[in-house]
Amino acid sequence: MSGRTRRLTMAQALVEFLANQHSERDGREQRLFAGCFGIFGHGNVAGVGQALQQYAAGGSGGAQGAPSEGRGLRYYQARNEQGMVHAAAGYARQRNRLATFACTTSIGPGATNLVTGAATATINRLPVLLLPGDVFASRVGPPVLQQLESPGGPEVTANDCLRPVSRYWDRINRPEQLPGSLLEAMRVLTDPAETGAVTLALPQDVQTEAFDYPEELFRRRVWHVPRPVPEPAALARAVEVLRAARRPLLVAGGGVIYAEATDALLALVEATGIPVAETYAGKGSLPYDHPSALGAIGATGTDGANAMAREADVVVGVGTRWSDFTTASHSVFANPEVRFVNVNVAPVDAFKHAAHPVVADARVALEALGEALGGWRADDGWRRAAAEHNRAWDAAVERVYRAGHGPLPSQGEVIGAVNDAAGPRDVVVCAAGSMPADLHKLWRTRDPKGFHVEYGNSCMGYEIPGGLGIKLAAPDREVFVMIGDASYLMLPQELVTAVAERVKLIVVLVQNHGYASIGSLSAATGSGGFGTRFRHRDADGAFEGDPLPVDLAANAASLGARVLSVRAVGELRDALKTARDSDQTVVVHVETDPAAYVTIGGAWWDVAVAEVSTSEPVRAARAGYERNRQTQRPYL
Ligand SMILES: Cc1ncc(C[n+]2csc(CCOP(=O)(O)OP(=O)(O)O)c2C)c(N)n1
Ligand SMILES: [Mg+2]
Repeated sequence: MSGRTRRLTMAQALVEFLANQHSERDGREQRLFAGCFGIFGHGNVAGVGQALQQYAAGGSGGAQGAPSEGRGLRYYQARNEQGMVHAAAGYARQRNRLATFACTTSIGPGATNLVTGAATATINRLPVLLLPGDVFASRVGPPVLQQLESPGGPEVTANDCLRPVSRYWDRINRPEQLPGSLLEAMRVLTDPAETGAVTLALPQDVQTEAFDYPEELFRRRVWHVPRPVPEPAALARAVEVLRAARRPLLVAGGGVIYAEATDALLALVEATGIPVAETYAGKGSLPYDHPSALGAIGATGTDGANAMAREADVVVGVGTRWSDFTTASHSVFANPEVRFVNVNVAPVDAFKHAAHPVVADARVALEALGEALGGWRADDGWRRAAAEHNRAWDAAVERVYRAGHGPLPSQGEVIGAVNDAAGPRDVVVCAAGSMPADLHKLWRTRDPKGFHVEYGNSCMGYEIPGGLGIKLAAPDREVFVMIGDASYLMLPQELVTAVAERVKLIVVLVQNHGYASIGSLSAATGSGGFGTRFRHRDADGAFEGDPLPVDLAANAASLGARVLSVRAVGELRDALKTARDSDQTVVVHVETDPAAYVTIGGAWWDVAVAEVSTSEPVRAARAGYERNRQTQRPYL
């Protein structure tokens, strides 16, 4: 201890600390925080806002608004606090969780706007640091503007909403509390098993209070992101189970990609012939045209992945949290003898489905598995079946891509045109609506970072801010944001941020006049699409009247984007070329036929249907539901 101190406000100490944090994995170091998104109000303008000004990163920040590598912490102005968190999460995911952004907000609505973004980050296990302002710790003269006054007492503020959606939550009531809390916050952010949203609520008076902070707090710090090795006995048990397998299947989740384990996976697959199916977060683990690549699994899976899943006797889940979409609500693994081996850095996931748990980093574990399996190979017929499924599925995808539907194109053709326009390293982004399912089935992924569908929270509105974060993380890739009309209406405003930062996105806005995906779900559960079309209210009170005079192309243009409107696939292909050549954000507006569904692939998904009803279609749907539920089973 030098014993030296520096007199700084709590906010200044916080910002200087964040500017000095780094992460390291495999010998590569990077800054942990690329910058700080913020919207100022009375709860942060004179505290964190003043500090960000004082420590503003110098320099232009490089091409496409890339985060500055210089000292200080760069401030990024945003338009909606939820959007800031999505941008931070998109950035973190693209950087394999090794770097992220901080987000500063005022108190009250600025803070509560963080909640949905925080939940999305936490569900997807993505690190984001949230710094909402909070009410005066001094409690002189309450209530301050936007103070909640909870019956739970003055300790409870609007920021307590962030507790259940944060992996670490603290309120800094005195400036000297900051150092200890910061170290905890960094530990959680950089721990692959614990990571998610981290919230430090900052009372507005405490942000501005001076304290003699020890100089050591501000030294350059490197947080080593671990690659936990498997316990030898656990690995041995997993190997024994696999060696006995006759129909093994590997399910690759997001952990494969975050751990940069795709080469290790490829080596294991080539050595053993084990077929691989992919979750949403794991899509891209193998290139789509590898003979062992079965593509998407589960409710939105390919025929091959789901057929082999039904027969599999040993399922190796790697880096997956086993969501209901992956398991088709516990119906897709239908072999009564099926057993699971789960490789996961998080014990909570490793133990799911009563698996043989291998708590470890995906890359280390896949390498160790390969070595321990020696010359073991999956049955030749099983391996050939996977290759056959791969070829058949790609032919089916090709037919969807070139369906020639008219007069309006089908969504599958739009996806085909975007896939053709995208280079192998480019990124497709989506989150909610009917497109995630279609992308999961149809997108030909050629790069581990090429498929970015947020399907942990499937949060309408993630697409544009998420795309912004991705482009900030990977300025050398084109980012194709695919977004439905309703998701666009939910959160378009970070288009303004993309324009302001000169960050180029290609947004493909698919207009089908409503919540088409939920419309299909409503029809499938007997309610005929009730309340899901964007129409005027008609004489019967239903939303079945005239189309609405809503012009989303004009809306996007009004936010500063270049807009190209197209009505046919040929025009779409031309527009995508123009968009590629452009150096500014382009929104390609395309109307599709909502009745032209992708009918290939898929499996059941558990959505409960009314047990009693006056409606015959609902009663019929309930009967079907009860039949489907028979296929659901616990994995014990
Ligand atoms: C914030 C949020 N609210 C509600 C939902 C439920 N939801 C899932 S998809 C969907 C409709 C999305 O409509 P759109 O973006 O136009 O895509 P489409 O279904 O028409 O393809 C809704 C309401 C959600 N996922 N996220
Ligand atoms: Mg829609």
